[in-house]
Amino acid sequence: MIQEAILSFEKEKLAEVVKESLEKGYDPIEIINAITAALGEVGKRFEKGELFLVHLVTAGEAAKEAVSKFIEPLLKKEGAKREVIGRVVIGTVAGDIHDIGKNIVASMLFAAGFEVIDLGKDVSVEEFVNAVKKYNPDILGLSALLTTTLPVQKDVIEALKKHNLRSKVKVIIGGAPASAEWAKEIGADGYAEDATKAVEVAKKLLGDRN
Ligand code: B1M
Repeated sequence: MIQEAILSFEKEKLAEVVKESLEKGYDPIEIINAITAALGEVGKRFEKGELFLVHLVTAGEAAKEAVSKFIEPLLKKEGAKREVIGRVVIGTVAGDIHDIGKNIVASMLFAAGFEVIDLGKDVSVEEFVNAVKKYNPDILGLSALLTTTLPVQKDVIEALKKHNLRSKVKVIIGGAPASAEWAKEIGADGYAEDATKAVEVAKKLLGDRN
């Protein structure tokens, strides 16, 4: 149903299906996973030349709207009941405007009890460094969706070292082209393939700090 709605490229259709699925009692995480898989399919067809940029834009907008309108408020409500367990600064790295996944990760971390400072998308290395100085977070989250912006995750870690901040914060990386191997190579503390895992990794790293 969700895949069909996304591949119809009609924004309202996805919103309707998401709303209905929630009313029927589907788990928001399952819905997020279905949206992610459907967007993956759009991406694959775009890569093969079967779909065009307009499709990528429409599908992205539909997903962003449905998630921010129906899913994120649920996660925020969950988070409101919480005791704050730690602070996270998160953003999508410079040159990259993909923020649907990062927003989901931020909302899930919030729901899990973290205070979340979201720097948004296309965030420069300097902005990340300044935010670590300003907010003194337990965890810094770096999202990248393009192979061309993946190296910026490394640049941020190098800049943290340069400013003597590396030991003060744990760094988690994520995004489709990232991997555990890449995390190890650039000296990140953790890698998460999805938002559920990001919460798990963040909690573990928090434990390591305390
Ligand atoms: Co773009 N795009 N896009 N795009 N786009 C991809 C990423 C691509 C794989 C599609 C493809 O060709 N198959 C491809 C990248 C290829 C590559 O680098 N190898 C691509 C391209 C090429 C581009 C443009 C260059 C296209 C162009 O202009 N010619 C352009 C670049 C713009 C830029 O950033 N400078 C572009 C633009 C766009 C839109 C703006 C149209 C739109 C984004 C809208 C938005 O985000 N507001 C868009 C979309 C929608 C996609 C796809 C189809 C879907 C991305 C998405 O939202 N997925 C994508 C294909 C794909 O991903 N397979 C594609 C759903 C989301 C929930 O998943 O973001 O992976 P994801 O997040 C997951 C995990 O990765 C993880 O948890 C999330 C939730 O489970 N995660 C983290 C993410 N961040 C994390 C951080 C963490 C931990 C986990 O810790 C901090």
